Amino acid sequence: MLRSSMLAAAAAIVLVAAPAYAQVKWDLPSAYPADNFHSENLAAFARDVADATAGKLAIKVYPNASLFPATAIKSAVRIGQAQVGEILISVHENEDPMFGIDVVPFLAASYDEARKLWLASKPAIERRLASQGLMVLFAVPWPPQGIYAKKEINTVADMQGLSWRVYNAGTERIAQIVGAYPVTIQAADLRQALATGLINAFMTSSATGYDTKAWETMTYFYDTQAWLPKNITFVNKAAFDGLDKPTQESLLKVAAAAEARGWWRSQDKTKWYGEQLAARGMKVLPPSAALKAGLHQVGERLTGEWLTRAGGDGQAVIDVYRKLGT
Ligand code: PCA
Repeated sequence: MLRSSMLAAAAAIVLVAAPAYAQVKWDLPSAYPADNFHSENLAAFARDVADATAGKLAIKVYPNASLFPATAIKSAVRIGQAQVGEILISVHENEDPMFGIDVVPFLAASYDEARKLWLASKPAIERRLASQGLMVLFAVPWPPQGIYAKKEINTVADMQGLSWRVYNAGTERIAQIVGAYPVTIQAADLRQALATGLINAFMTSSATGYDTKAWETMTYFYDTQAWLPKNITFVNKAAFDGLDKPTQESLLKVAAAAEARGWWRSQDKTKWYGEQLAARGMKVLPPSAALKAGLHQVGERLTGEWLTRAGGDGQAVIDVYRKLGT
């Protein structure tokens, strides 16, 4: 009698200690610093997933390219080395022009336009990622892209001969058109690259300028608002299919909330990022009329080049975008 009750008590302890379900653990590699708003949004997403699934699905975020370099994240998730990942989608523009639609200068240069461009291009981007075994969870834009430079830039001619940090094929092409020398460096390596003193200029957001302490080497930030590139968070489809239905539904719900929160945070923090640059001594300026006109010309040329590469599919997305009213 005594023995059996002891056994029952022991069994109860085992039941309490072991979870009532098998916990699923996923890794989420990303490429930007932990205190960047994208990474904070990912951390909030992971917390929300844990809450919504009562701990059934646990996502561990690895910011700052600590698990994989930026350019390797997509393939790592494809082959299942990680289950979820966040990438700057335009890094993969070389694979497919559709991945670079959000870096065509001045095609969508405000949050409102960027939203419409995402709406118009989402089905095409989802189809392409689906063919690679990947499923989109959510997308969040960077603040508008401007020019950081050591010297004054008043016209595109002033960019000639500069050593110009780029982050993808689109930004490399801009450097080529203006006669600068492109050097491809991902954000996680940018601060160190700037410290060598070899980079004269680059285009990115106020956020990445802040993250990389651009004021240590650059003097000017021209707020050209040329495009808003997006990070996309996506999941390995087989890993998603392996979840039970309620967990899948919770994940998708939390992902939709992360997209809404991310867009809001991006837009809301843009002003703050600009103020931080100015507070640290950078000259934060609007572009001159001549620089603006020159960049718009570059933008038109790149729109043409993109359409040539993207063909009918690309034109169809642009048509939908234009119909949404810009
Ligand atoms: N920051 C990232 C991508 C776009 C941005 O604003 C970078 O500079 O690499």
